Amino acid sequence: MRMKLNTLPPKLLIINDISGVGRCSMSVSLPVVSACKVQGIPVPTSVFSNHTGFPTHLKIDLTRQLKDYFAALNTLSMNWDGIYCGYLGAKEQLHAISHYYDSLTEKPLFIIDPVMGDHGRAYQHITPEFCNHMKDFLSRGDIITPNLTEACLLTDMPYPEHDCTDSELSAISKKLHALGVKKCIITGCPKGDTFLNYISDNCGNVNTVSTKKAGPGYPGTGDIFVSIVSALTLRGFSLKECTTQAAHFIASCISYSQSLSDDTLQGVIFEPLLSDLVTLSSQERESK
Ligand code: PXL
Repeated sequence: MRMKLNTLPPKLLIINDISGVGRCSMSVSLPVVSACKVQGIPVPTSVFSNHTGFPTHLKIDLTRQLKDYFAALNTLSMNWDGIYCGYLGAKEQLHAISHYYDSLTEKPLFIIDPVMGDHGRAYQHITPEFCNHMKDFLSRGDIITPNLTEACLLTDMPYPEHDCTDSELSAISKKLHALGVKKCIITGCPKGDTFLNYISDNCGNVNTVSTKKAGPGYPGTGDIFVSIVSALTLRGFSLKECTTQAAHFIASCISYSQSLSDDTLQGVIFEPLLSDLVTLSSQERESK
């Protein structure tokens, strides 16, 4: 199979923190989007020694540098095909990114992962005030990818104690579209022995992709998921195809990781499996 493209790789600006140990955020996004034949351009929002699931971490905050970073990018007069925005630590970061995005005359596809919590709970630094700022920020999103916890936080709905029904997911996704979002994937909704990804758009179209639960939860799998969805969308795959491929890749990474180690804190061992992404992204797609 031919592995080379005869066009320039799409350019994806990745706005996220970079965490050293624990395979998450920028540390997984860059290799994953490269394997999907997309050029990832990092905009680091903070530097962590390791992700926050470890007992301690060092954080170097770059909020104050963000404005200058965007100004430096502006002087290059380049256009991006997409912007993928992940973990953000403060409302000031939301403001700096909104300001930059609003100033762009040619709007790239804007993919926002509103990283705010998991397993029914908000992360420690997430306040109701930050959540309100996130709602405003999301109105710019072409594609948003909340997990079920984040979808509930954003719509002021209680996190369901039972497996979600389709009508509950439909109600949550309608509330998310009411924020101004065009397309939405609510990821990782538990349903029996599967996880359901609920895909919707603001015209009322719905699709679902479910995958068998492959093992325990690992940090960083959400970041791998959205990196694949962002990159493959820019390569012309439909949202349903992107979601299917991303969910399968993560399930393979979880099974493979479990065969080698019990240490979930290190994130999924994805490096030896990256060639799967190279192969699948070698197909040219025409429809978006
Ligand atoms: O994977 C999301 C994420 C990103 N960055 C940092 C994190 C986490 C999740 O815990 O701690 C620093």
